[in-house]
Amino acid sequence: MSELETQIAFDVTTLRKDFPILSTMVHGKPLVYLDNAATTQKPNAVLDIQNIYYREQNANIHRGVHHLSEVATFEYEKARGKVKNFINAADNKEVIFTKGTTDSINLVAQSFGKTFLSAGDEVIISAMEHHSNIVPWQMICEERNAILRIIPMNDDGELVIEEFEKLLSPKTKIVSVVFVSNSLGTINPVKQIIELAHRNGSTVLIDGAQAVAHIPVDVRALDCDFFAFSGHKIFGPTGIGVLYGKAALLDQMKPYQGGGDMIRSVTFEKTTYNDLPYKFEAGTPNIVGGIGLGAAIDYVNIIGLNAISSYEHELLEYGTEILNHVSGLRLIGTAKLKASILSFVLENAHPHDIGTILDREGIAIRTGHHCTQPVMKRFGIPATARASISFYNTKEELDALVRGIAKVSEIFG
Ligand code: C6P
Repeated sequence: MSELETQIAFDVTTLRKDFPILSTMVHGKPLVYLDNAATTQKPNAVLDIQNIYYREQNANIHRGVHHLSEVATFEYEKARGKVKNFINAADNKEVIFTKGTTDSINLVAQSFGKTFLSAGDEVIISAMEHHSNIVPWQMICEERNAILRIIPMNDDGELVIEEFEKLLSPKTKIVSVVFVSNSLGTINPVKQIIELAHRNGSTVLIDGAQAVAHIPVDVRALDCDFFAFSGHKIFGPTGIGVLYGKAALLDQMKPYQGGGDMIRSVTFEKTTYNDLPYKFEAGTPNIVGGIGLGAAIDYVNIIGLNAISSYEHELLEYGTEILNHVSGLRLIGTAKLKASILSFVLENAHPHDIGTILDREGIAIRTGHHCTQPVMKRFGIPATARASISFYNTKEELDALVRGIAKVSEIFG
């Protein structure tokens, strides 16, 4: 899409009106929300559908013969279909609703791990994983006496693919890597990683938490075996997420949580499990969350991820340019392929001080290790300040960020 087409397709002023929170004030200043990697704001379409659900449709699902239960079940399953189409899964049964990315990865680590991992087997992750894609693997590796291997990265925050190739061996059972790094913004070559892993006979999970709201995702074109993401990072509610998995693999895996809805029959002697996807959805699910996520996906589809991606790229380039002109500022994460993240450190000021001073200006960013402590260690820093962009941000907001940073520099010298 050309820049002109982006401008025509993208009327940010109008789109911002869909998000009531964006016109609020913080400390007497208009809110500048640049913490979209932590969570995104919610459009009216998502807010309204949840209200309608609780006012007019609320019931438990898959259980009742009464009208409301049928309506709620229909709406929840309709949302599953929207997710299926959104990521181009082959079937609704390949879409498991979870609490979020963390929950999805834990599900795979436990269920895949207990089914397929044996002593001496290896799991490969990368040096830029979120803790949610490290700790679940450490836990299952410890339990199964398996070994965790790490793909290194270079000084720009790009994975070293030649080193990944060297790590692959007949022992590699699963490779679990992040699509877009939450602390560096790097877009990883996941298609290439999946191809290499498959050639080696290994299964692949992609952590798509920071990808789904910025890049069109087609799980069948990628050919990943698992794909995890969170509803709240794509303008949906918190407490809902998705695990996509190929049916042939999910069918072989043991469920890791037991309870209601995941069973076919229970006796005290033996339980048999329900079909996919319910086998992995124990207990009453987050019904309103699923419906809200469906509305968020509808909303994103109306704007279009290609238009979102080009507009955000323009903002990213603009933000990179103006931040690079700030004296004493160093960007952390300078990969050639990046999405929506501007992580930086500033001479003489701790990121927490930057965050606090910016907050007084109404500017919300995240500071700290961003749940990626190994990334901070790799760059020899305790923390970064991170501005993360969404399609409802503007160049004026990035200018406000730079003015805020100038105030920090004035105070800390
Ligand atoms: N990153 C951030 O500020 P949950 O918490 O389950 O919705 O998502 C976990 C997660 C997994 N992988 C990646 C790449 C992520 O970025 C996140 C969440 C937030 O960067 C909160 S720590």
